[in-house]
Amino acid sequence: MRKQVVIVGAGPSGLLLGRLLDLAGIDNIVLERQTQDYVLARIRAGILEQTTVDLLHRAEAGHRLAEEGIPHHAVQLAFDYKSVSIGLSQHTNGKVVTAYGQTEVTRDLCEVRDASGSETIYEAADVEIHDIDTAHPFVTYAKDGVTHRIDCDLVAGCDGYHGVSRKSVPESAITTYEKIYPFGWLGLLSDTRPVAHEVVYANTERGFALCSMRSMTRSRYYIQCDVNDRVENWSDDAFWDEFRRRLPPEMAEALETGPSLEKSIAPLRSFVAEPMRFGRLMLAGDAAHVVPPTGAKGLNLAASDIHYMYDAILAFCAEGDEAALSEYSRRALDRVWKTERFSWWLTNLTHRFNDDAFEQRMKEAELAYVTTSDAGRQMVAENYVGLPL
Ligand code: RFL
Ligand code: PHB
Repeated sequence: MRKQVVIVGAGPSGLLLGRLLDLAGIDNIVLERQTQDYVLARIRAGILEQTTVDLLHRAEAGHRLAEEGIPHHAVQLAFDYKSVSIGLSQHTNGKVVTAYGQTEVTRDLCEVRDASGSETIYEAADVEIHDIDTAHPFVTYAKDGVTHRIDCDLVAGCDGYHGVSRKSVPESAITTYEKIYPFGWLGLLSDTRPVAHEVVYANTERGFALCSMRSMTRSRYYIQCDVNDRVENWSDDAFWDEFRRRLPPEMAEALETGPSLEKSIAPLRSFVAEPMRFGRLMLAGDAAHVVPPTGAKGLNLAASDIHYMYDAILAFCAEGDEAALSEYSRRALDRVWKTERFSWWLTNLTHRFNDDAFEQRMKEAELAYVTTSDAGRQMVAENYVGLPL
């Protein structure tokens, strides 16, 4: 088989790229290790930047998002049980973020892909990427015990942090940067009315808590937990008790609780691999970089990578422009590093870990500064809504 582009991974970055390429008439195939049901059931991100929303519309996959997405005009930072709201629109010429689950984004992209008849191979095992340093790369995979080969011009590595794409690059050609945080997030999804209609990031002496939502009747909440903790150790009641204790009193009082639809623990890391292009292989999304979820940037960075990658592929397919492929890495990394900085900064500011009394005071002073100074609020707002492409 021959395709112009082989996309490894049917997460949001792979599906978004596939859809944009389809609309541009560029022949592509998506190879995904898991089943479609598994991909559609994953619960992760919930906050979309305007640029991500715009890209989903460009991919003609934004109909449900336009109807069901909930705009947030502000974000709240709470410190020691007092919450301060930072206006997003007023500091960014009217920009907002939109609450809409990654699960829904994936479903919308799967639907348009399936309807267009473009090929996605689910349960593709043993994906291997070959000869990326030549003009004739190819990808092999096994399905139902049979090995297949796809020759192509380009490979898009959209297979997440644990995928095969980044590992296909010789170690000498790649530099990685990593920071592992000494805590995780325990998340709970429930059909209860959200306690706040904006995202709330709370730093308390018991640790961090986050209030978010998927709809006016579905809440998504998180608490900082020990990195080695296990979800089996947390009954729903234990979660609600601890969560309530980390909220400002008026929110704690208003909190509606109920059975969990999902509960899981995620570790937190910052990670960047440089460059993001190796010959005919380009990496996007979590395959190339990971941010801690504080700031809600992971899915949004995956989408901005795809914006740049799509431009590069178009230039390459139209004019054989190899330079556009290197330009992809430069443009994407510029935004990646700035966004890594914001996610790292907000994680440090809002979590408690190994802080001595001085560091704790520094966090309090920094929080007081960014919430009361106009420049501080603007820095938070312009990063939260997403830096320009
Ligand atoms: P994904 O979503 O990991 O998809 C990769 C796909 O590749 C497949 N795959 C393979 N396929 C074939 N062969 C192989 N060898 C393969 N290995 C892997 C996988 O099965 C999968 O289908 O990467 P992608 O597309 O780059 O998307 C990245 C986002 O999923 C991620 O950054 C976000 O979920 C991060 N994130 C958040 N991002 C936001 O923008 N806003 C948020 O509010 C937000 N909240 C979060 C988050 C991530 C979280 N967790 C669980 C880490 C909250 C949490 C708790
Ligand atoms: C979510 O809604 O899941 C969410 C919101 C904000 C974050 C991370 C996750 O920073």
